[in-house]
Formats: sequence, structure tokens, C-alpha cells
Amino acid sequence: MGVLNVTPDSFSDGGRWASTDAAVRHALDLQTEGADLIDVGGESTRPGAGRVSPQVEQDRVLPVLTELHRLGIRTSIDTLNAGTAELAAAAGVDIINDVSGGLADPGMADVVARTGLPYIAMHWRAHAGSMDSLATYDDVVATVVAELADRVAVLEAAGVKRSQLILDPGLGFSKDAEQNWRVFARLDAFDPLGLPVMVGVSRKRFLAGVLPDNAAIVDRDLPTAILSVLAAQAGAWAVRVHDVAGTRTALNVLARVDSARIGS
Ligand code: PMM
Repeated sequence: MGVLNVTPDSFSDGGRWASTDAAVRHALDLQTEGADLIDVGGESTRPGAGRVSPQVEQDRVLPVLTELHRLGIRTSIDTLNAGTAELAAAAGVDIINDVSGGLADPGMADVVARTGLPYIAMHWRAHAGSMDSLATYDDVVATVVAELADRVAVLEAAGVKRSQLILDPGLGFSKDAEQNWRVFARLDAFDPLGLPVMVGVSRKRFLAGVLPDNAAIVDRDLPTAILSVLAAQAGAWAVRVHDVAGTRTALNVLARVDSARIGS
């Protein structure tokens, strides 16, 4: 999954794809580099980010989604807003990606149920302005699994089919660096939920810990590609990345080694 943030203020690529034309061109580049899916977002979830109105978000993403659909490119809409998800569905989006797992907007479950689209439910505790202060857990792995299991139950009770659901541990959201590494190291803990799992580590703050102090944000692309391989080995359904070219190459290496093992 290639990231396309159509925002002036996103965490690592903010402002670069703010016009519809530039955004569509970047999506085509990501597809050429090997993305199977383009995740289109119009509201930054960067730590400390403020909210934008659904209208502003929709003005940013809907023209891009419409054009990508016309070009036959598979998309997801990265939104917390049920209204945006519903309009995105009408514009031809393939997947709804909600970093709050339905907690931010009480209308989201109903939209997901009515559209029947696949729905990525991420582990989330609060909006960007306050999420860092909620990174308290006795056992972060067990708690994240349990809180996602709660979301699954609530969503199913609201009419969402189990077959629509994809889970995401929400790395970087209400988790400190150590907690992010712990959850990543135990992706197998989500297996008992019996649902596909996607993972988003791309360029996130906790990756700074494996890099020199003066490293730039793009230097996080190498650890991102390595973690993408480890996530794939752990059975992840998808990885969400900014640097599609690097991660695609890393995944191709893994696929090549896997096929050589099967062939031997
Ligand atoms: N991370 C960000 C935004 N959307 N969606 C899912 N499903 N999982 C994530 O980890 C995730 C997401 C924040 O990253 P960005 O600001 O660099 O796009």
C-alpha cells in the first residue's frame, strides 16, 4: 500500500501532493514502483496535528479518488469521518481505512455495513492532539489485541460482516518507542483473531532509535523496508509505506528466497 497524503501538513510528505494533478501523478509513480493499492488521506494524523473539517478533507480527496478510479487504480480512503467514507465509496474507492477503528465517528460502522467495502480497523485511543499521553499499558501486546477484539465485536454488532474486516495494530498511535517495537515483535499475537492484519511503520518516530542522531526522515525508509519484510514473513496482509520502490524491492527479495526454498 503506497501512501498518498493530500494534505499541507502530513508527518513526512506533507504539502508535496496537495494539488489533484500532483497527487494523481504521484499515485501513478507509486503504482509503477510496485504499489498494489494507493491509500489516499486528506487529514493528517501526525502527532499533535489539529483536525480539519470534513468538507476540507473531502475537497482534497474526492477529486483524486475519482480520477484514480477512472484510471483503474485500486485505492483506500484514510479517514476518520463516516461522511467522507461514504462519499469516497460513491467515488469508487475500494477500501475504507479508519485509523480509529470506528471510535472517532459513531456513524462509521453503519457506512461500512451499508457499502459492504473492506474496512481496515486500526488500534487507536485518541486524536493526534492527545494520543501520546495515552501510551500506558500493563501488557501492551495483550491490551492492543483485546482492544481490537472489542472493536471487532462492536462493528459486527452494528452489521459489519467479519469478512469485511482487516486489523491494524496502530504502530505509532498512543504507543511509545518500546511499545511499538514490542507490538511489532509479536504480530503473531493477532493470529487468534483470525483476520488479515496490515502494518504501518513507514517513517515513524520509533525508527529514529536505530539511526544516527542526525538522520533525516527519509533515512527511515531502510528500516521501513526491513520491517516490511519481517511483517510479510509474519503473515501480514499489507504494509503501508511512503517509499514504495524500496519496500517493493525488499519484498521481491523475500519472495525470491521463498520461491528458491520451495523449489529446493
Ligand atoms: N499511519 C498513518 C496514517 N494512516 N493507516 C493505517 N491503517 N495504519 C497506519 O499505521 C497509519 C494509517 C500515519 O502516517 P503518515 O502521517 O506518515 O501517513
